[in-house]
Amino acid sequence: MKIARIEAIPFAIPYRKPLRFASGEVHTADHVLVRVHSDDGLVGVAEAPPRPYTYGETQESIIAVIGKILAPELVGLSLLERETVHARMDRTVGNPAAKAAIDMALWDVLGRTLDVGVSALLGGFTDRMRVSHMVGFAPDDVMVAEAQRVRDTYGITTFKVKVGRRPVSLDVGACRALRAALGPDVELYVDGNRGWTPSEAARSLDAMADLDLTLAEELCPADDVLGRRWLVGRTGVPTVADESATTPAEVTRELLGGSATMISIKTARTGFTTSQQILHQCAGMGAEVVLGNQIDGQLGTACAVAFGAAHRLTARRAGELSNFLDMRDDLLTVPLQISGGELAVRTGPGLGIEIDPDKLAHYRTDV
Ligand code: MUC
Ligand code: MG
Repeated sequence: MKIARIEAIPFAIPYRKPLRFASGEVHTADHVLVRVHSDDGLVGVAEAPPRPYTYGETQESIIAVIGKILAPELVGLSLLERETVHARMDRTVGNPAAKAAIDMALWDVLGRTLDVGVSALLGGFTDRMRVSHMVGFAPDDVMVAEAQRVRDTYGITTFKVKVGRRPVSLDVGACRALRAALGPDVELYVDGNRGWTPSEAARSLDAMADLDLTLAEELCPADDVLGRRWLVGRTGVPTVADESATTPAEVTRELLGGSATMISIKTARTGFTTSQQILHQCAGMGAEVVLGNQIDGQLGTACAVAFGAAHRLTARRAGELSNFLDMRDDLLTVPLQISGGELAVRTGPGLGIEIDPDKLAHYRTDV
C-alpha cells in the first residue's frame, strides 16, 4: 500500500471551438495526466489542466515540479499517509494543479486498493449532480444558439455566462439576449474572470437587475479586496470568489473580510483533500459554495462530480461539469454522458474510470 512511482504525461486534445473569457482563451486541452502507481501494482489517475493566466502554471512547469520536486518527496509513503503527503507537498509554494492532480490520483489508487468508490470514501451523499454549462464570449446569437443546443441536447437548464468585456454593454446585451431566448425557467449567473473595475461591475449589475441573475462570480481583480467589499455592500446578487479564493487562507480572507459571500470550489486546483478543508470551512461559516470548473476534460470532470456528489453543500446546486463537451475527444474508455441535465458519479472502485491506452498513445506529446 505504498506509493511506488508517479508519472506526469503531457497530452493535447483540440477543442471543437475555443472557449473565450475575460482572462484568456482555450483552443487545445494541453493537460497533464498524472498516474500514481502503488507497490501492489494498482494505478490511480487524475488530470492537471494548466491555467497560466490564473496560477502561472504551464504544462511544462507541472511536469517539472512533479518529476523533480514532488514525486521524489512522496515515493515510499503509504497511501494512507495523506497528512504527510500534504505536509511534504506544502514545502513547495504554489503549483496548485500539479498538487491537486497528485492528491486525486492518490485517492483513486486508495479507492482501488480498498475496492471502494472515491465518492463514497469522501462522503457518499448522492450519486449524481445537476450540471451547469459555461457559455463563453461570442456574438449574442452564437451564445444563444449554444445555450439552446445544450439545453435541448443534454437537458441542462443552468448557465454560467462569461462577462468582463468592455464596453460593459457587450455583456449586458448578451445576458439580455440569453434571458429573452431561454425564458424565465433557466438559471443564469455571470463570471467576470476579474475583467471589470468595481464601478463597471456595479453599473453592469444595475443594468441587468431585471434579468434574475442568481450569482456574480469574480467580476473584479482578485487583489482589489476593498473594491470587491464595496461591491458586495452595494448589490443584492450573491458574489462568488473564484480566483480570489484558491486556498483555505484566501477563503478566510474573502468570507471574514466581506469581499465575497460564496466560494467556488475547484477540485482541479485543491484536489479532494484541500477542497474538503475549504468545504468544511464554508459549512462552518454558513457560506454557500459552487462546484466550479477549471476547463476540465472528462477525467477532471469525473473527479469533480465524485467530489461534488459526495457532499451536501456542493450537491445543493448545479455543478460546472460540462466543459468537456467542447473537446473533440478524450482519454476515457467509456465517455461521460450528461442526460436529463445530470451527470452521474461513475460506479466501480476509485474514480470508476479507465484510460484508453490507444487514445493516450495518440494524444500524448512526450513520445
Ligand atoms: C471559471 O470559473 O473561471 C476560466 C478560467 C479558469 O481557470 O476556469 C474557467 C472557469
Ligand atoms: Mg470563475
